[in-house]
Amino acid sequence: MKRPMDPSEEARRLESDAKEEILSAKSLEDLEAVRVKYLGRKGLLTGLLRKLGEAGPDERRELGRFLNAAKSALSAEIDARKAALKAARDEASLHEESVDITLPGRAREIGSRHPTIKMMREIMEVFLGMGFTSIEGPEIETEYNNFDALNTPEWHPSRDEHDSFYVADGLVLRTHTSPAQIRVMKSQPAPVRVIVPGRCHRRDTPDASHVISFYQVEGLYVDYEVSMADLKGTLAAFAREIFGTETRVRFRPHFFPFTEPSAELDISCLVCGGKGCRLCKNSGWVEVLGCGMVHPNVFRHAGYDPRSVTGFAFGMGVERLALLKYGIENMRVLYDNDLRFLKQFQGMHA
Ligand code: 2NM
Repeated sequence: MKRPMDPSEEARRLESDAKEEILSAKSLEDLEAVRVKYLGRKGLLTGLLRKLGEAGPDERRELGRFLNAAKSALSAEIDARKAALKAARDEASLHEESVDITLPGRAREIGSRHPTIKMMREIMEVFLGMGFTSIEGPEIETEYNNFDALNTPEWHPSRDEHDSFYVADGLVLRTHTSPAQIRVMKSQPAPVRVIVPGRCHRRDTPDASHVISFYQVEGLYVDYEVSMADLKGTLAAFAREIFGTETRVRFRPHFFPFTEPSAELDISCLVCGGKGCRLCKNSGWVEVLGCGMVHPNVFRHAGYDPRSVTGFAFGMGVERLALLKYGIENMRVLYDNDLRFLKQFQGMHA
């Protein structure tokens, strides 16, 4: 039969195991586990102390002294180890939190206006300088304001579902900003001198010069005896302010349902000066905007008497003008948000 282990030998073994585990504890949590294992209320060393009563009187005194000494020695070692682990942890976190004040600062990037918006503001500034006032209207319009009031016949292709976005019965995403001008005329008597910047939507197939959502600036001038000469002078001055004083202009007859007569304004080609190149398709001229004298039917729909007032109106695509003015070949770059492109406009105009 195996002899029971000598209690003092068991105590020595326990003490040396405990010391070894204390020294190899890698964290405060590990160390606490070791403390509980040996010195806790149900710990191994505590267990031995409890069993002292079973020993004989001589052994009890000797073993008792040993166990108590071991207990305080282990407590001291645990405290020492705890201090060392804490110091190491604090140093690690100090290192993590330290700041290298010799590093260069981070440069803050400054944004800038999008070229489309710059172009729009430039256009607006010219007309504001001439005495026009800027107003806005809703992007969802009644079919009536967008088409009927503008003298657009029932059969006109622009009314087709394949060309316009209908959002509900009788409501359409405006295909031009003209309906806002109908609203102005309905709400106030002549004279009127307004420009309307804003987003418009058409069901085009996107390509280098078409997108389905684009910006327009339109204008309307109504008063007694406004003439075609006023239209030509105003828009020629506009073109020279935007494209330079050397720019030549021409008005070419055109058709719009809402104006009669109607015209398109061309400018001499910015690239070749009129000699003929790829931009102007060898014609020497590039189209800038549409315009005309407001049709009497439009005045009637808007509540104005066409026998007493006359007026001219015009409209232009902002992205189209941006391509022309900034020499951009493809409209896509206005939507790609490539910073290498956008940064070229930093600091240019407002
Ligand atoms: C254009 C061309 C010609 C235009 C007409 C009107 C209104 F409301 F007075 F009838 N606003 N804008 C107009 C005229 C627009 O854009 C190419």
